[in-house]
Amino acid sequence: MKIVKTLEELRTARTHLNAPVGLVPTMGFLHAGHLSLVQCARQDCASVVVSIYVNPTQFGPNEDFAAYPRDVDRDLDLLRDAGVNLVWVPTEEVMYPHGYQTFVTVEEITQVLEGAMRPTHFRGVTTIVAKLFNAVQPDKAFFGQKDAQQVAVLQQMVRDLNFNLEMVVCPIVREKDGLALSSRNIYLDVDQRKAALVLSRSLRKARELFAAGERDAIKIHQAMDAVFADEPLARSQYISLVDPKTLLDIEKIETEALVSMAVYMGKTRLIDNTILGKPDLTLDQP
Ligand code: PAJ
Repeated sequence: MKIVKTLEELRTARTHLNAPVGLVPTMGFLHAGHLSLVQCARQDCASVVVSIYVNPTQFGPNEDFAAYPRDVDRDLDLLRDAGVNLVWVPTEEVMYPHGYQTFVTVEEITQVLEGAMRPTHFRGVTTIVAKLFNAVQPDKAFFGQKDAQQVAVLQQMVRDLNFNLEMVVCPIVREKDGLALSSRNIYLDVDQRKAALVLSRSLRKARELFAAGERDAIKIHQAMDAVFADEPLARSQYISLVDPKTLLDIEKIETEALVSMAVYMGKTRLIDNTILGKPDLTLDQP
């Protein structure tokens, strides 16, 4: 496994990779969710590139950029074991050199859900991912359904800017008890960790109702609110039922609905989602 830092090193190493090349962008502190993307990429591609970069521009002024967990040595061990060919660990100097002033913005679908709560977040995500795509020139790029809006926004960017690559979306990896894996789960204390099951429990409730024929988004929303009412440690910031592509609110579900939420457990903000009308093996198992 080759590890590179500068753009020059990356470009040289890139020329030695067999096609198709898969890219898995990450912010490090890797867990089984990230590694599932690597597995997905290994199955689909001859070579796998992983980037590790905690991107400052996607964190708001009062968010956890400085405190975001980091452990690059451990990450590199995990990636070596996972059979990755090339790891790019750029520095801030490489990504945002002095005098940097160019940003990529996707408009409408970044204004809702996460974008409504974190107004500068997606501008940071699209900018860094566009830079990663330009530098690595992957044939395929792998992202997790965990960040459903990130996927929708990046798919829009790839279409709009004619990036010559295929976006591959991989399922959410959960702990056995249902909690979606996240680098931020380590912030939870024991009680909050137990209480955090309210996210997956409420999503399961939505799936049960949908499976029983309920198509009224307000009714499903109310049933989810009732699940939250039983969990005083959790404070939901939003719960939304939207069209999975446009991310606009739905009243009556015709075919599919993305149910997504952001929830505070103390100071820790967790997100989770499911798509009604599509199988979700991570929530539907008995
Ligand atoms: P990060 O939070 O490190 O996540 C990297 C990738 O792992 C994303 O595609 C994310 O959706 C996926 N992922 C995280 N938890 C997952 C889980 N439990 N199951 C499946 N996939 C999971 O997302 C980012 O970094 C950044 O925004 C990035 C795209 C790297 C741009 O900076």
